[in-house]
Amino acid sequence: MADVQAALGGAGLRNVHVREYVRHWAELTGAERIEVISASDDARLIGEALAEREILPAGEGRYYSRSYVKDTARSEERTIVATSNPADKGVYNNWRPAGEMRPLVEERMRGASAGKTMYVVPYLMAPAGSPLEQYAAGVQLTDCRTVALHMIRMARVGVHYIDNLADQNSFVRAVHVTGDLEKLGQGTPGDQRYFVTIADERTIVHFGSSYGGNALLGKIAHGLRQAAYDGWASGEFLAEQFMLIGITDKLTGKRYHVCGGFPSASGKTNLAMMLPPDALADRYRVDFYGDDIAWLRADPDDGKIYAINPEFGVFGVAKDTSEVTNPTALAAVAPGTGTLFTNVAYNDLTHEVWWEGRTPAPPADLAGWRDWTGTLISERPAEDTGAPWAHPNSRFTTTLANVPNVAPDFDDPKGVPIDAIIFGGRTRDREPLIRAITDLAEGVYDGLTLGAEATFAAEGVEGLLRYDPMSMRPFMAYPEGAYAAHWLRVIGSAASQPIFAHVNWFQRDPEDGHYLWPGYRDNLRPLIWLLRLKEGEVRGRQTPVGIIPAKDELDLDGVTATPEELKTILSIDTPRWKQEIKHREQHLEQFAGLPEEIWQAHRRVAAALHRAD
Ligand code: OXD
Ligand code: MN
Repeated sequence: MADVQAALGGAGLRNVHVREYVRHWAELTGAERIEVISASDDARLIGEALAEREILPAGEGRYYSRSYVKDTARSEERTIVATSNPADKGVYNNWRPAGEMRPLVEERMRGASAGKTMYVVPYLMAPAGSPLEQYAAGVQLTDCRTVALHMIRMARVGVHYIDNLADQNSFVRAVHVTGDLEKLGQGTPGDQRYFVTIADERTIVHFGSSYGGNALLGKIAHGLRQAAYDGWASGEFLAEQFMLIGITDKLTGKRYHVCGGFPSASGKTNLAMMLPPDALADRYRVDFYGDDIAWLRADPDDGKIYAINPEFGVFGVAKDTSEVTNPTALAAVAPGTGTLFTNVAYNDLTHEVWWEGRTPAPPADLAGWRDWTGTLISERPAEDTGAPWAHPNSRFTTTLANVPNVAPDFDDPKGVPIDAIIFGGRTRDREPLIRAITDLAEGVYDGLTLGAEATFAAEGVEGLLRYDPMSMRPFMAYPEGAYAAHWLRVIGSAASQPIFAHVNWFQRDPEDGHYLWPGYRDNLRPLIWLLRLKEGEVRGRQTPVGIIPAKDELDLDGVTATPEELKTILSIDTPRWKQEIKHREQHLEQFAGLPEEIWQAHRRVAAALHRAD
């Protein structure tokens, strides 16, 4: 049995609540050793992990690991929000009683770290000194060294973050036990994994994975689920799966900040790391703050909404990241950045990494290349020759400071004032390039009806989206009706409110399927239009579903789209919208206690579409 007191005392960790917490879980999991980790331990841990071949060198100051083949993604079915109050059950939060879940998870964790080291990772999900700091502190326990290395990149990690807490007991307890991955029946009826956030006890217990999305508990479990619950329970803030950027007009010197939610595979990281198109680069600068999570609060002093990115790094999808789609990300994972790659293809001889989309074709010389499962490409069976080299969900993990256009004030504890909140899915028709919404309830309504195309089309249900409210469907912590009310309250309490907008970079030509808008860097253009609309510099054209750019209001210098393409993406397809509005009604009807303001917004939009005949 590990000597808990000696390990914590040796690390200078004095917080008695942390000591008690570590003692409890060390005993339950049977860990053999305890080690307290700070960011300054990174080089030593990297050396140890290399020596044990848990990670492999991937060029100067970069590393590579493979996860178990059946442990490569977040599991939504096995993820649960538990509390003691049945009224916390929502449509998406997979609610279960805390009293039922805790013993189930404890049973699986009991003795499961025998012979292993339990790393104690004290962390902060906020810049130090943030007004939301009391919700940001946590201590992750993990029996996986690679997870500890990821945490150092993704969160601010150090003993001082929890030893100096005003309320010494106000840290999130985040326990991660890997389990015997080969015996967990992933995806079968006997699946042993449990990823549980006991939200009203501020305790996270994840068993049965060492893949980042399930095992980096500061990020999704704390930064989204727990924080969303805390933000609601305290009434103080919103925690959302949002990117956050700054846009500076170099001519006027004005700085703007935009945040927003996009369902998976809708280009959020590329947007967050975007550079201006060449034609606009003299005039505008885009700063990166975060690609995945934002916490939003109203500041009582100046009446504005402020946002922080609680994370310290980027856990980005590698697939399709290239010089064209995201040159900034490539620079952020360049040699010397300390980047950890997971489940991409790896070359034993040269230590290079590669993923689909990195270059138009895979490396021609196959010598030394292995796919993400570890199989030599040259020896893959004939039936696997077309299979991807990298897992589609392969990742890079790098710190924010490595992103070349990271905002100079990304670490400012106050956060940045928000001018606009945007939502965007991947929608092949109907959704124009951008439509602005100036009414708060209509903006929240738009977020609640956000969706991306799913496989429904195959079932012949024309136009039906997989709704993903505010892009929070997998991370929802409490009931959706209360969630909408909390949004109205937090943003409504600000004297100076952000403008909302819905964006869509993905409209396609119905005949040949090509994209009508070039996307990527050019996505800055509609955002600039939105900020100018807010400033009263352009007026746009009112439609039943919002304000869209009038002809000539978008700066299109250097854009290759044809006039016909532009016409399509800057107009409203009323018959298609009328279909959509019926689906929305069914979607919203699921949510008990949805505020009347949201229903009124829905009826207003429906009536305006009706009048548009
Ligand atoms: C996610 C992620 O799963 O950000 O959404 O990793
Ligand atoms: Mn995400």
